[in-house]
Amino acid sequence: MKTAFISGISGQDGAYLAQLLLDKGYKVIGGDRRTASGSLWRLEKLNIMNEVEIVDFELAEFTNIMRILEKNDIQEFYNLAAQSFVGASFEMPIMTADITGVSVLRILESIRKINPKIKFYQASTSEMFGKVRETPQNELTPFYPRSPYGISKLFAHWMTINYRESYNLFACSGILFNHESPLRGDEFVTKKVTMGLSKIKLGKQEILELGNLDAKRDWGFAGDYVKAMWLMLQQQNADDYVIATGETHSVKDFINLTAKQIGINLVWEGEKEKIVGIDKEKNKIIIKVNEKFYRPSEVDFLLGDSIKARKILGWEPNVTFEELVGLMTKADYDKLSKE
Ligand code: NAP
Ligand code: G4F
Repeated sequence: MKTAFISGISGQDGAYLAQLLLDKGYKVIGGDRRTASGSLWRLEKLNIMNEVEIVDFELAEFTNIMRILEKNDIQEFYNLAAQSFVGASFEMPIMTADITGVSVLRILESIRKINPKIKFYQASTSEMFGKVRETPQNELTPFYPRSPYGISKLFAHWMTINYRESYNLFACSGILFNHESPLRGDEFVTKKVTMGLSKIKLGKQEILELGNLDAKRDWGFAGDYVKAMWLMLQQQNADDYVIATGETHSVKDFINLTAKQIGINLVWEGEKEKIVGIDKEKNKIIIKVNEKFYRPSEVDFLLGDSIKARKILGWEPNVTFEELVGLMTKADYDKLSKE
């Protein structure tokens, strides 16, 4: 039985990856940081809470990371923990640089010192492409990050490559484009939309305020993406891979599809920050732009080319954009209608 350690087990990807590894017969140890409220609801939702061993884990604490590696015979280390919200990284750039960036060096150095046989996965991101230099974006596309988050992830990305090349660690970086699910955090735009429109449909909310509706993303399903993480660590050689669907949609497209699936006849009036979404049947404004959700510098467009992963890993996404919106909308609508 292999033992895998997942940092960030309480997050969206941590939960899906834990489920995948348990299904494959792994012993799963999950790193969870100490919070007053506890935050393992996603493991409960997937019914795997009692199947994983939870240990205290803090990215800022070098000694904690070292002790975990000393105490446990780990074969695969998936580093999913991070300050992962781009918006917050502008408010907390130094914390983001330390937690999302420098911490990866703490982990790599611990692996190098304590057990260099551990295979390491780093959660890199399409945010590193930022102001895109070419379209679609692949492993060779130059990076141009646009946020403290993207810059911190780029540091971590290059450190992962550097430890592979300098010390021969089996260290892989998955450059994952946006991936969502019913377990997505409430602050991300997809969840905000599926939850907000569900509440509006159920008469529990009047209006949904959002930021830049024209931004385009390559959105996939998190359950598909964690399979790619596992596949990367099963290869003969460590390498980096772009994971994406190869389709891009705007935030407005996402809203339109959610409204359609939920049965709201949505029409748009106005432009840019003055644009409003109107429920045609009720003749009522239900979506407005609030500039407080704009970012100081935005990533306008992302579209991934995952041919390398498809050829070498045999990976492909199974859930379409329409299905993804459907999954998230149904989950939120069903949950809210019972409350
Ligand atoms: P998520 O839901 O926000 O999960 C982040 C995890 O990191 C949570 O478990 C969080 O714990 C933990 N964490 C935050 N700060 C920590 C600290 N100081 N010490 C220990 N743990 C800490 O993110 P996700 O969507 O699952 O994404 C997983 C990883 O992939 C992240 O690194 C993210 O940046 C990256 N990524 C995500 C996407 C995407 O579209 N989802 C795309 C590319 C890359 P709490 O529960 O205590 O907050
Ligand atoms: O949902 P978002 O916050 O995701 P973003 O910034 O693309 O980051 C996510 O994907 C990255 C992969 O590319 C991950 F690395 C990262 O950890 C995270 O999972 O925003 C998506 C787009 C942005 O352009 C944003 O400006 O939606 C726009 N948006 C418009 N209104 C909004 C809102 N974003 C949020 N969060 N909230 C809004 O009200």
